[in-house]
Amino acid sequence: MRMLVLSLVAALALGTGVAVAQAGSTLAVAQAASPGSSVVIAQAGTPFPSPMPSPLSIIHIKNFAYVPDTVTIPPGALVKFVEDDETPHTVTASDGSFDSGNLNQKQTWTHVFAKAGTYAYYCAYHTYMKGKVIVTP
Ligand SMILES: [Cu+2]
Repeated sequence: MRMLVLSLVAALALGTGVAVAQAGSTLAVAQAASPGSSVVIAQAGTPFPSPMPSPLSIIHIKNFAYVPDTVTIPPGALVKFVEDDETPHTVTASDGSFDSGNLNQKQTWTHVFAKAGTYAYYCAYHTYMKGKVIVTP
């Protein structure tokens, strides 16, 4: 009878012990999880701000023409103009919203088109040279 009581007490003690241990380990896991997940967020966040991958379209300025003369891009996309001609050219917005200025051979000029719309541009030196960037939302 005494042995039975003792083992019952022992079992109860063990039971509570386990419960405490479980509660303790759950707490420990929860505590470990929060700093761990914030580290993961920090690590995941680091590569994004500076080299944010944006779609890039390349337009060549070649033989007195923009090639291709029309591109369709999403908002925030980059368009890179590459001057291939020996003759200088420009990329000048018809509405004056952007202007590359003088581009000599092998120079490039990159512009971010943030807002949806159709952006017509031309060469300030050869106004018959025309192109269009269509930004679709
Ligand atoms: Cu030109």
